[in-house]
Amino acid sequence: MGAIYSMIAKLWNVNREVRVLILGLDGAGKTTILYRLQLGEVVTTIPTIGFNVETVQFNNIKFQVWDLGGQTSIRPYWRCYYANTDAIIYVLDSADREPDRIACAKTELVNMLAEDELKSSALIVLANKQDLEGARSVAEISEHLALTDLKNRTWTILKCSAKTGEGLTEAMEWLANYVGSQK
Ligand code: G3D
Ligand code: MG
Repeated sequence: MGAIYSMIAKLWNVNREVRVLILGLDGAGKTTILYRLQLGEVVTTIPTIGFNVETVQFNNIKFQVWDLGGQTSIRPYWRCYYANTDAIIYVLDSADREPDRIACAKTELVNMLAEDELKSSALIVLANKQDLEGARSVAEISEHLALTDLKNRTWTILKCSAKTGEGLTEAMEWLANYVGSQK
């Protein structure tokens, strides 16, 4: 009985799509990242109003990646998409040195992580736009967002540039490893 159960569980995992949300303030680079994630094969494209969703295959894992609009007026709707989220990609414009913006990015992140539906989702913070001069380092962003205070969550912060593609394979590898560790 145990063996049958474990076989069914394995099959379930093989066929299951990993649900990933890309969140962050407007202009952070979410949509550019989503379309750059076409490192593997893109299986489907379903354009939606205000949101984009793509299925990205990486290391034999199918990721269903949702890019939600980041404008202030749309942010309250993020929560409609929280259920069953395996991982959150939180994108920052590292070159935006406006103190209010990073403070706002922190508030949005903290509020989001407090949501019950996201309590077991992993978190990748992407310090995007590293190709731009004056971009904040990973250490600086990590400190602003107080990432080391995160409790009971698998998380990482990686630098990237959606423009050059730097760092995006690493982000997918981290996600794939995370998914593998959950089986
Ligand atoms: P959003 O979906 O988070 O709102 P977008 O952000 O993906 O629409 O990106 C906002 C702007 O930032 C776009 O420029 C996009 O080209 C740019 N961008 C995204 N990622 C990078 C990056 O890594 N480096 C640089 N230099 N620019 C980036 P426009 O001019 O189209 O508004
Ligand atoms: Mg966008």
